[in-house]
Amino acid sequence: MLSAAAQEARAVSNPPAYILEPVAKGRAQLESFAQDRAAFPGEVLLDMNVTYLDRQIYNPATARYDRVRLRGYQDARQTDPSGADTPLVGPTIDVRPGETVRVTLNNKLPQDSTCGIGGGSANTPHCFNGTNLHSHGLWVNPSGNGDNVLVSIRPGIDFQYEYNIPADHPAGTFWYHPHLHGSTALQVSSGMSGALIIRGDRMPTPTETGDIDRLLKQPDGSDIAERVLVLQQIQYACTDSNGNITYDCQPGQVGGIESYDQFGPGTWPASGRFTSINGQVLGQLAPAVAGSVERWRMVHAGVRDTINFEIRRKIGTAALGTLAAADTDRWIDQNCGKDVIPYGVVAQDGLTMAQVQMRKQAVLQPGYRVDALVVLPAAGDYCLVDAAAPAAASVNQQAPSRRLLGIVTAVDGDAVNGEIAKYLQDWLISAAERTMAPDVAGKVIDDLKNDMRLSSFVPHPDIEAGEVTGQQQLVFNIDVKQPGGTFFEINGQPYDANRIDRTLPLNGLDEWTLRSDFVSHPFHIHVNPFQIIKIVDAAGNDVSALGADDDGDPQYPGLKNVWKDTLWIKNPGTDPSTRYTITVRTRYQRYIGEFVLHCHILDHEDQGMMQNVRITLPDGHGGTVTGHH
Ligand SMILES: [Cu+2]
Repeated sequence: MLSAAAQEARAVSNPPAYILEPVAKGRAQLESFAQDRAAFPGEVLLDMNVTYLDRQIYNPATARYDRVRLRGYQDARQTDPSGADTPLVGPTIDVRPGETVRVTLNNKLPQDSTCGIGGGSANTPHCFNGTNLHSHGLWVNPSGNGDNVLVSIRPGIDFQYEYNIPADHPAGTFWYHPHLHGSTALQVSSGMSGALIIRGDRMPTPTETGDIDRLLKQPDGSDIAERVLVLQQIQYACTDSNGNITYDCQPGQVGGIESYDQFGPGTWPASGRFTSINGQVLGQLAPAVAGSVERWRMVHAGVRDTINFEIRRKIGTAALGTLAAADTDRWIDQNCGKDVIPYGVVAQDGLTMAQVQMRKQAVLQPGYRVDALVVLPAAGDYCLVDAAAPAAASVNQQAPSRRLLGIVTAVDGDAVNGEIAKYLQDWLISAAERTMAPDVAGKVIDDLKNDMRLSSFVPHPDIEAGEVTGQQQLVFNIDVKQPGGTFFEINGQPYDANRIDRTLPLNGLDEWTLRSDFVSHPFHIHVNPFQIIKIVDAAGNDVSALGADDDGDPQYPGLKNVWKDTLWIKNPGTDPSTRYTITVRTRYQRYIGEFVLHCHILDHEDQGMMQNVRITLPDGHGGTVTGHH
C-alpha cells in the first residue's frame, strides 16, 4: 500500500494523460472479476469469457490511441459487450498455498472450421478461435482439469480449470496464458495473459526453508509496497489498400492480430510497437516513495522481444509528446541520462534465489519472471527502459535499439545517500530482526550479512551429481534446408500430438543437456522446475557464475544453481559450431501425467518446436493409460 504521503502526492499532482494500474487496482479488479471468495472458503473463482473486445492502445508515434479489435478475457458478468473498459491484460490471480483456483473459460469466439480433426496441419498455425489455459510455473497436476494444455476448448464450449495449489507450493510470481498448439502466439500477443501470485507466510525453521514474503515486511508488520508489471508485446496491425499488413494504422482503421505473417524474425522491431505494462503503452506508474523498498514482480508475457529492464533517473523535463520507436534511443539519451539505478533481484521464475543479486539490468526472455527489490533513491521521475541487448542475446537476433517502457515518479521520503546495495542489505537485516522467529533469526541475519544470502528461503534443495538417476538430451533446430518449407524441431522432429517424446519416472532425477543448432530459443517445461548447473559457451567456458563475463551479455552470469522453469538456450549463429551447452537438473515430483516442453518463442511452438512428456509410476507402466491420444 502507498503511504498517506504518497497518496496525498498522487491526489494533488497533475494527473498524467494515462496511468498504469497500480497493484492495488489490480487486486480490486480481481475482486470484481472473481466470485465472492468468502462464499467458498479456500477457493478463488474467475469466470471469464474469451471473446473479441474493441479497445484502444496508445500509439506513441502519433500520440493518439489506436482502435484495436483483439481476442481477450472479460468478466463473464460484464454487461458492456464491447469491452471498452476491459484492460488489455488479464486480471491478477492472488492465491495462497493450499487454496484452489477455479478458472471458467467460456469460449464466445466465432466458430472456426480449422479447429476440428483434420482442420489444418498440426504444425501450421490454425484454430485461432480455440483456446485453453496454462498456469505457467505452477507445480500442480497437469492432467484432467488441472494444468492441462492438451485440451482444446472450441468456440461455444465452456470449461472450468481447477488448480489445486499444494500447501507446500513456493510463494512467488507466476502467470497464466492460453496454450493451444496452433494459436498460442496469436492469443498471447493479443494480450491474453495475466499474473498469478502465490502469497505464503511460512516461517523458516532451523531445518526447513520458508517464504520470503515473511521477511519482506514494513516495521508495522504490513507487506512492503509491491507492483505487478505484466510486460506484453501486442503487435497489432492494419491492412493497406493492397491488403498487405501495415503497422501504420490510419485514423478510423481497427488493428488486429489475425495472421502469423505478423510473427517471425525482425517483425517486432519492424512493427514500431512498444512493450506495454499492464495493458498500457508508455504509462505512468503509481508513485513510489523515495527510499522505500518495493517488490516489483515482473512477468515477460510477450512473444517477440527480449527485455533488458533498466531504471534510469529522468533528467529532462520534456513531455513524452510523440515518440516514434526509431526516435526512442535519442529520447532516452536526452531525457533519461546515464544514472542507472541498481536493484536487488530476489527471485527468478517465481523461485527465491540463494542470494540477492544486485543488477543494473535484468534480462527477461519470453516466459521469464523477475522479482526485484527496488529503491528509488530520491524524489523525482525515473525512466523504465528496455535497454539494448547484444544480438545473440535477443529473440530478434539483432541488436535492438532501446525502448522506453514507462515512467515512475518517486515522491518525498527518505533519500538514500550512498550505495543502494548497502541500503538494501541494512534494510533486509533490520527486517529479519523484526520478523524472524528466534530459532532462525541468527542464521537469516548472518546470511544477509554474507553477501545478502537467502538460504533460508530457497524453496528447493540443490540437486547433487550423485543423486542423478538419468540423462536427457534436447536440441532445438530450425531446419531451413529441407524442400517443402521450414521445420521447427526438437531432436530432429517437429511436434506430433500422437507421439510421446519422453517417458520419465516419477521421483526420477534427470540431468538435461540443452542445446540449439540454429539461433537461440527459450526452453520451457511444465510442472517441475529445474536447477541450472552450468552454461558453457562454444569455447568451453562456463559463464554461469556470478561475476562471469559472457561477452558483455548480462543474462547468464549469476544463474549457476538458480531454479527456473524457462531458460534461454543460446546459439549466436545458425550452425552447431557457435552453440552453448547448458546443463540443468530436475526432480519429477508428486505428479504423473502428460504435459509439454517447448520453445517459448510461441510462434515457434505453434509451428512444431514442442514435445509431449509423460511422467509415469517408477516401473514405467502404471499411472497413465497408454496408447491412443
Ligand atoms: Cu524457438
